[in-house]
Amino acid sequence: MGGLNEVTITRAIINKYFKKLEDNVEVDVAVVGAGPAGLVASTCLAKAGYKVAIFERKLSVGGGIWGGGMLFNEIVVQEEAKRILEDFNIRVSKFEENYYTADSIETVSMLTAKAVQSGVAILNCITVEDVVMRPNRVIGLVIIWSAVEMAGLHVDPLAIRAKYVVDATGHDTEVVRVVQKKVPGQLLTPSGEIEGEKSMWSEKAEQLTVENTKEVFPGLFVAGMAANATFGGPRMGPIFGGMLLSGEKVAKLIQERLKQES
Ligand code: 48H
Repeated sequence: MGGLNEVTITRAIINKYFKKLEDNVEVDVAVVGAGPAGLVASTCLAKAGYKVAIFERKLSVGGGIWGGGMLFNEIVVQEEAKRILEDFNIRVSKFEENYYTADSIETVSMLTAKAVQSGVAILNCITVEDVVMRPNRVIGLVIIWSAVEMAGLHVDPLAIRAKYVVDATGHDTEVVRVVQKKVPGQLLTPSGEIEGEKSMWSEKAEQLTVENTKEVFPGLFVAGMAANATFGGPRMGPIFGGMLLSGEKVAKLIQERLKQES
């Protein structure tokens, strides 16, 4: 066995990480949030040949999948979305007609593995705190290390350029929120502002999550729970089909745009 040098280990990490970061300073699509919607969206886009990076605030990916419902680590999907789990080689079992379950740990693991192996760069522990605009279009992200945010340090951020940005930040719809603050009243929602998430109604919410998956400001799309929060749909509880279908839909919409523009 060869020798091991701590300094070489350190160099290897610094070298590889900063190469990964630098490679993703300009991307076709920047996805914010590595929950179910963000993971599916980015995998679909990467498989179609686009350069995609996900920026995730937390150390862990998977967003709200891990805890299933109330920390009980199983998720539910409906018939329509079952094929997406199967595409990711996630084992699904039938509970009743139209109700299928999957182990939430397996779901996060397989969604993540497929994303990375399809070429998606997942940059975790990075928080998106703002967007880059020119002047009426989102053209990138403003990012800061989550450790800086957590420590409350006054440190300037860095920027990423993207042809399209996806807000897949879940309930808080954080990217749209920042855009709303900068250009009040100009979102492509009925009121021009964030409509706000409504109370639980699983069936309607699942349908609306997909319908609400669209462009909310030039260059900025919403997917997953962020789509419902932005356009005023209800929450659905621990059924995840809508999140997966929304990820797939946003990838299709952006792919059409990128094709038109190339
Ligand atoms: C970087 C950020 C930032 C930021 C947030 O919450 P998620 O799992 O989002 P979805 O939409 O893929 O899935 C929603 C689902 O998990 C859920 O909550 C459901 C179905 N709820 C129903 C109900 O009734 O409650 O993932 C979002 C991810 C998280 O990992 C965040 O850490 C991350 O986005 N994130 N990353 N910069 N500013 N904000």
